[in-house]
Amino acid sequence: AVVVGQFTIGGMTCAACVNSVEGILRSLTGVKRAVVALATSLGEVEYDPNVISKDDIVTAIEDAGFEASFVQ
Ligand code: 9UX
Repeated sequence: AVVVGQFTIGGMTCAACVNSVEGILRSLTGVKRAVVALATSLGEVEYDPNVISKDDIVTAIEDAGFEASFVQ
């Protein structure tokens, strides 16, 4: 099964941050799709919760120096 999760993201200040975060997310096993918006500080991931958890996704973002919090 694949679900969609939405999260807020902090610490992104330029467009390259967006590419960086999207690249990290897309590299994670279990993540099918990832988009992040600089203007709204919102992100969306389509992922398989049997393969990767929200906590894993948050940790990957935070390891890169950003903050993330799922809203859904
Ligand atoms: Mo832009 Mo983001 O110079 O980590 S890449 S601030």
